[in-house]
Amino acid sequence: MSNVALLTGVTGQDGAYLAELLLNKGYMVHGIKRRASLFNTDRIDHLYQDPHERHVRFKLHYGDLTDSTNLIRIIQEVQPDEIYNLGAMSHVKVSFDTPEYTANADGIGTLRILEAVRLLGLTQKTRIYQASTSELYGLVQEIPQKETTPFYPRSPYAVAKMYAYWITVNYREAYQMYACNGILFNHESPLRGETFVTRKITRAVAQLALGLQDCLYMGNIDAQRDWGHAKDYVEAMYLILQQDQPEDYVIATGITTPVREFIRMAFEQVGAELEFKGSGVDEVGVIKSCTSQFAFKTGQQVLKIDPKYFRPTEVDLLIGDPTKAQTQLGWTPKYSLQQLVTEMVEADLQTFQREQLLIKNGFQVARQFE
Ligand code: NDP
Ligand code: GDR
Repeated sequence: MSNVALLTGVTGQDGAYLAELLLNKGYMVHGIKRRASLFNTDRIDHLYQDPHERHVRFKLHYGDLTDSTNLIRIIQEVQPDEIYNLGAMSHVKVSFDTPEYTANADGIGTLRILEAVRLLGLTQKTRIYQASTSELYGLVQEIPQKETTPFYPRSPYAVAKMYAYWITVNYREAYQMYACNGILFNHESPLRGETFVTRKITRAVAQLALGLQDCLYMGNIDAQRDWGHAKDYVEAMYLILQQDQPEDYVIATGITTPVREFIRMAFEQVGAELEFKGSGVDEVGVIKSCTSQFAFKTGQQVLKIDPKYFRPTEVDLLIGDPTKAQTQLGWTPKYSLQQLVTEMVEADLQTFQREQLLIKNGFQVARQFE
């Protein structure tokens, strides 16, 4: 009998990589997807198995973290050995616009999962992974940040995730459940959502290189993040649920980089040297030289600051200490930041080279994302 896993957020970046990892390990994988007016399964279409076939090992269920009865029904039907709760309204800036919904999905949603497992009498069978976040550290209290660093959340998203963190710990202690928090620092990939900063940058660089976009508008480029590759981080999620004792772990690379440097590296990937001029909201990014065939001109202004991307309260610096994960889980990241940037820019270049052809031939209009 194979292990059975249930993933919320299966259509997201991490859900897609984790589903693939678990299928490769022989798991039966169930995923919860939201009903949307357009298809939202792009990231997992390659894993699709025709439900009419026998021996299907990947199955999707309609559901939502804001709907308890739905979660109870799915968990009762699936009887999972492992639940990975990855579903969330995961955009920090957007959480300032939708704070109540974020609290409901990201905070109470976690309670709904834990309570469903308890009500169904599965506390001794089902192990639960909660997608906690380095955003919990918020306003810097200690550097680097580790499992014992105090939390100081700085957004409705982080506050909701703080509730989720503690309710997971509480259910572990109160009901002896195998429930753990992975406190993951930022992790990225070609599957990253288009409005997170790394993907916004790599997409813009590809579009600028191909002459499909005029300028990249950014917010606070002084912020520093500890960026890893999502492929490495889903391995850690799996390992966290395979231990003898349920514990919480920081998953990070231990290296921090300013957004500004990520931008420079992304331009370098297409042969363009970027120079930053001015300061504050008047800072701009200008092409100093270009050694590639791409459409950059010396002196071209390709980056401006738009204060609309600033957050009411910012998290300035994240740098994680992954020592516990290294020693207890044997986990270390395989990807460097340079490899991550290269993979993301190359993937976006390929995408936009295809789009360029479609636009040129009148089959598609150029699109821009915030
Ligand atoms: P994504 O934004 O790519 O994916 C989020 C997923 O959650 C999507 O499948 C989305 O569905 C689903 N979702 C959103 N709202 C609901 C809801 N109400 N009910 C059910 N599902 C919902 O996030 P990531 O894959 O990057 O992150 C996975 C998890 O890890 C999230 O909880 C995130 O907060 C957390 N995290 C992420 C980090 C990162 O750097 N990536 C770092 C630390 C934590 P749909 O496709 O329909 O929108
Ligand atoms: P973050 O990721 O808020 O860390 O949350 P994001 O990539 O959105 O921002 C990182 C930093 O870049 C700054 N920034 C901009 N960000 C965006 N999105 N767009 C811009 O134009 C821009 N300009 C500057 C931000 O201010 C910020 O400092 C991510 C999410 O995946 C969360 O779900 C997860 O919990 C944390 O990572 C760890």
